[in-house]
Amino acid sequence: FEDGYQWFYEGRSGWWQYDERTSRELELAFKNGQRTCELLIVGQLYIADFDAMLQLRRNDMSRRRRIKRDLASIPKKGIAGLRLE
Ligand code: V3L
Repeated sequence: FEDGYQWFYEGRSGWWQYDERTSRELELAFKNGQRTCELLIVGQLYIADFDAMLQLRRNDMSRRRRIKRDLASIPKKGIAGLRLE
């Protein structure tokens, strides 16, 4: 985003950047002061919880990952499962 920040979700030993569309949805919801945001990610519904800073799968809330808004320049594994080589 304009301020140099991006949205990330946690993988095994590292962070993945969200895909562009989902990032924009997260940013809009966050800036609007929403506490949660519903996300459709490869056919699955997830909830982003901005209080807990977690992503939870709607049909199985035990599937949870930490999320963060951080500088776009931090070390990352890739974008939405596509590895940076
Ligand atoms: N964007 C894209 N794919 C996602 C996302 C998301 N926000 N959330 C979950 N998935 P779960 P390592 C991740 C995928 O949480 O080796 C990464 O993108 C998720 O993909 O249990 O552990 C990698 O592709 C997983 O395949 O609902 O760092 C992959 O894990 C699947 O949905 C391996 O990453 C189930 O996740």
